[in-house]
Amino acid sequence: MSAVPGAGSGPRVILHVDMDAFYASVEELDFPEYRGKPVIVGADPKQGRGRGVVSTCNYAARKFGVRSAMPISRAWRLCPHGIFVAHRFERYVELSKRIMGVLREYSPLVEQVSIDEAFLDCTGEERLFGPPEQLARRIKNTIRETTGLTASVGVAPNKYIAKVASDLNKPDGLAICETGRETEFLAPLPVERLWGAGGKTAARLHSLGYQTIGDVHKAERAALVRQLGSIGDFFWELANGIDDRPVQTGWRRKSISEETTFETDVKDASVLEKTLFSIADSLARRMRAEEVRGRTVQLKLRLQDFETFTRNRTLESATDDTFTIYNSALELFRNTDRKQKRVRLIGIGMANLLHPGDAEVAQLDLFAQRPAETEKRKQREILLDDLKKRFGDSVTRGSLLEP
Ligand code: TTP
Ligand code: MG
Repeated sequence: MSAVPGAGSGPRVILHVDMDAFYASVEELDFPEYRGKPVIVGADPKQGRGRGVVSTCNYAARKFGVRSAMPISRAWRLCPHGIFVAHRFERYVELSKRIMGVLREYSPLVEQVSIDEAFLDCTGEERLFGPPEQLARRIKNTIRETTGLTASVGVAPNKYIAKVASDLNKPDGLAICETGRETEFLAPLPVERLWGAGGKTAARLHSLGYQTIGDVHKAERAALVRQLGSIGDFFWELANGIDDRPVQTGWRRKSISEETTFETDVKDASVLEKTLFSIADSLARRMRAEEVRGRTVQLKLRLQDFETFTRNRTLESATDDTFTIYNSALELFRNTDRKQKRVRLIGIGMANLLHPGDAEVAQLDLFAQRPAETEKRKQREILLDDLKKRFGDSVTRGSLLEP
């Protein structure tokens, strides 16, 4: 095993750390009177008439069937006595930064993948921190001591299995997959645990007779490709415990967005424009908290009949300014034909993001930076990007999934 984390081709020690019910846990931390009660973070439920979605909820609320991305009205029906609270993004970002700081004490190779989760490559750190299980417990303890929050950790020889593992014993969980035991570890798990096997893909896997990852492991690689196309190849590799993606430092958010679903569909342009302003303001505040600026402004509209469209505009320079974002979105809005229909949802997204220290240059072609990559590798990247696009950045996932 190499002494340098991430170097060499021996077995790796990869950790995936994911905070438990993150936004809801922060609310419980800051408001001790909420503890032990169901806490639901998201849109205003308006006595069951609210039309936004749940961002997340604590485990007490999950007992009632409440879940992320569920319509808030449904959460209200499932758990009317719950404590419903709005987001406080700045506070979550503050704690997120502190958590990532803790992780960096344990490895120079930390890849943040969303506001509350990260991969660490701790290969070769046994002498410093002891065996992986001890290391994982230390990390969990340090996070708890530093922030008052609990994390779940998965340890495995690769990122995919580490991520699956961190989710297995939530909350405050720990699961370890030893090197050489990858397929054994995965075999009993349902196919839904394959990365990218949600909804329709999972249903297709079931209809083909694959219920567990073990079933996929036993299948012929070529048969999977015939049955499912290129994702079949990807699933075969996952089921066989193969995932050589490195832990990459410097995770960057690629986009950030915010949207509002109206209680009743709105026709009045002045109401829409006012809403657009408050969205721009809140979005710009989050961007400043996260220290990102964006060059592309995107307006999103959903009409009464659910027809949804987006319009983009790229600015001369990146911004995190409320009025610049608002004015661009407003111009896009005024130039959009709403076909006399009422608006159900309005939102703004910012892309082409610049992070602290970035030079203000045009985006590089990602593939051009890695000329030696094979076609297959490219396909894999495209597939992964697609998956990421589908899942989105965690803070907007709920809104994107709204029915
Ligand atoms: P997750 O890690 O997916 O969820 P969680 O931390 O709330 O719960 P757990 O990991 O214990 O299952 O997402 C992290 C945060 O991202 C979550 O607290 C709120 C936000 N989020 C949304 O805003 N919308 C969503 O649809 C999801 C899934 C998360
Ligand atoms: Mg989490």
